[in-house]
Amino acid sequence: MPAQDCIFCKIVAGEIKGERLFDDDQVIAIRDINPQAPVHILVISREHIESLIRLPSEKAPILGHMSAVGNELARHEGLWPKGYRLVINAGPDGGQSVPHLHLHLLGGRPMRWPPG
Ligand code: DGP
Repeated sequence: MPAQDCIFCKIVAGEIKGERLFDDDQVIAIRDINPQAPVHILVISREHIESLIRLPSEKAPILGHMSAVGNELARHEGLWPKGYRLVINAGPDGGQSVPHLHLHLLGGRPMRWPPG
């Protein structure tokens, strides 16, 4: 999908308004439109990278940054010490529906394992 047609690129660019829980030069964070838990936040890369599998190794440090932002938001949302989950869905079987790299922060209820 070209970046100009990408919903997350439009959100990153501010073409679609909404509350930003976090914003820096690499990522933004917003609440998921279809929450799967009492807290469901998306940490979205500013750069349009279609999927985890498309992340070149030289850009892999963004995953550490996304995790750090997820951890900080988890603390801010009061999810620790009960716990939370950070998830990246990749590809159709991975449950990815938006082809733009993003991390899910889920919490506020016990998570099941294995995931569905
Ligand atoms: P995934 O299935 O891993 O690709 O997750 C995509 C998530 O993005 C899904 O949980 C729903 C959410 N989402 C899709 N469109 C929008 C939107 O326009 N705004 C917000 N806040 N979330 C969206």
